[in-house]
Amino acid sequence: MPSVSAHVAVTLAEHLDNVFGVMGNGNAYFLDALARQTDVRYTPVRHEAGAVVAADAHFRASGRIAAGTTTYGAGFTNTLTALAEAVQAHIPLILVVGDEPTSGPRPWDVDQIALASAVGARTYTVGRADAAATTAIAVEHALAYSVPTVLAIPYDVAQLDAGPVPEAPRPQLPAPLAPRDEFSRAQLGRLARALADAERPFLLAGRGAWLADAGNALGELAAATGAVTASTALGRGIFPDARYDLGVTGGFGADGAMDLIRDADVAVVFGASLNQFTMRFGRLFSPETHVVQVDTGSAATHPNVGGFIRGDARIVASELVTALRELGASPSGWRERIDIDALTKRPDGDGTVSDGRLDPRTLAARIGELLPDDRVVVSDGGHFIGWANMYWPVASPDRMIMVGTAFQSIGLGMPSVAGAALAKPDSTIVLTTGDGGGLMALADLETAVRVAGGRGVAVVWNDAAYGAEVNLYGLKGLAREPMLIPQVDFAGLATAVGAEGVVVRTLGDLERLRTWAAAPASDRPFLLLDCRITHEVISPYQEEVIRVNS
Ligand SMILES: Cc1ncc(C[n+]2csc(CCOP(=O)(O)OP(=O)(O)O)c2C)c(N)n1
Repeated sequence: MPSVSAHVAVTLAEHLDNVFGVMGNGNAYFLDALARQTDVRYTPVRHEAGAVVAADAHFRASGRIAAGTTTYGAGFTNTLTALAEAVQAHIPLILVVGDEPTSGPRPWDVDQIALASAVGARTYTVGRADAAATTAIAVEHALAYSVPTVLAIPYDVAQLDAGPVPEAPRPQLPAPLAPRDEFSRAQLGRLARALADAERPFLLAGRGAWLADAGNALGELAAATGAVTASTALGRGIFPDARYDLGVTGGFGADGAMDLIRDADVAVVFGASLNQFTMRFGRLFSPETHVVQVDTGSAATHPNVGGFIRGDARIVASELVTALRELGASPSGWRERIDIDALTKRPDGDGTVSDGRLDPRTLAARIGELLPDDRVVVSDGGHFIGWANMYWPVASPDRMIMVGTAFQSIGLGMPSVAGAALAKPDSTIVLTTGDGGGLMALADLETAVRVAGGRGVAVVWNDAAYGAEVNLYGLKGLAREPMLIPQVDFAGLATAVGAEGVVVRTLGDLERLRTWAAAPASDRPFLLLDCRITHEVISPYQEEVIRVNS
């Protein structure tokens, strides 16, 4: 007869294809049921944080929910940083964990429900009689609220007989929010008229617009208004017509492009929370610009916003296109008058810098030319995040995965590779990581190499330092030793887990990336580029942070 663990596994299999995890006492029966009674693919990771990170990256790269699994106690507490990131980034996933027995905690148990709650995640605990239904409700909770959700299996019920697995109800999800009340209708009408009259309209879209599948509607709106467009870092590539797109706003954006945004007379923001980085710490828009935010949240999220429409980005963008047509509006012609290529040009860098190490800008530009176009970039956190965002444009928001930025955590890059690789099985997965975050996540270098194989390439920005700290605190004169890392041989570490490692000291060393990219994925190894860069060159986004902090 199926056990409680089998009820969880079989019900979960109705909703997802991939589970990532580390095995232990608390999830042994769940993993056994998953293997024997479902078609779900189980991918072992090497640190429990990676189980959550891989499921998180899988959702970001595919829009399909996945699960992580760990044992109770230490296995669970190892997930907390990754769980906090998923909470703060609003990523749905299921974390199946063992938990203390129903009779109460043993000496090695901790209050897991309280710990999950402390980082913002809700726990559903399955019992002997309700495991399938509770599993379905956990999935519904994760999807409906777009949050990670913990599904706990108490140690003493995991292998209890639970009878045949009942059919669980399908999750009920909220319908996209249409602006139907009279206040929203009036706002929408006013915005349509403002856009019809605008001489320099500007559209900004974030990840919320991508999740609402608003790309085509936004493209139509940009064409109908002649608007120049841009996105947030997590919305990169959402506008279908790249000819009129300025790329990412904030410190990842080019100076000329950012200055142009201040010329806009009407700006409409779709599905973007307008955090301090997107908003260039309050300098993105001119006070003369009329800024309207469209979002499903209940209120505007930045004081520079002058008008707010509550609604789904796709629905509102489509209704604006219809309203503009009814008004007989014609496009402003602004975007055709602008030389976007000139405005978005990036500095080439200085090649090799005075300390004999490479300028990351020169290196990033050359790597960007060599990387396959069909790529997904997965990024750890650290000073280096500027380089991929500035020099390696991606085709759509599901191709720039930054697990860790919401919670401002480093060390979540390596296991992101596994999630992205399974979410996008035909694409090249490009990891961008620092030496600090890379060492923190090192356990899952093995996972990245095993799962992505010849589709994977890792770029390690190896500056022998916690570069962000050098820039923020070293320059203030604080003691440097805690900011430094001995020169680590990442190429050697890569070799140890079956990848090919190349130390990059000159641009010529990138020749291996060129031959690698030219070979079929099945004929090549995972490639790790151990890039020996200087920390003398500071990324513009960090210059901005330094300016604001000083
Ligand atoms: C888990 C965690 N620990 C510490 C920090 C503080 N921190 C932010 S950036 C950074 C340096 C990262 O160094 P590295 O990965 O080498 O990238 P770099 O800044 O050199 O580009 C540190 C330690 C953090 N954000 N998250």
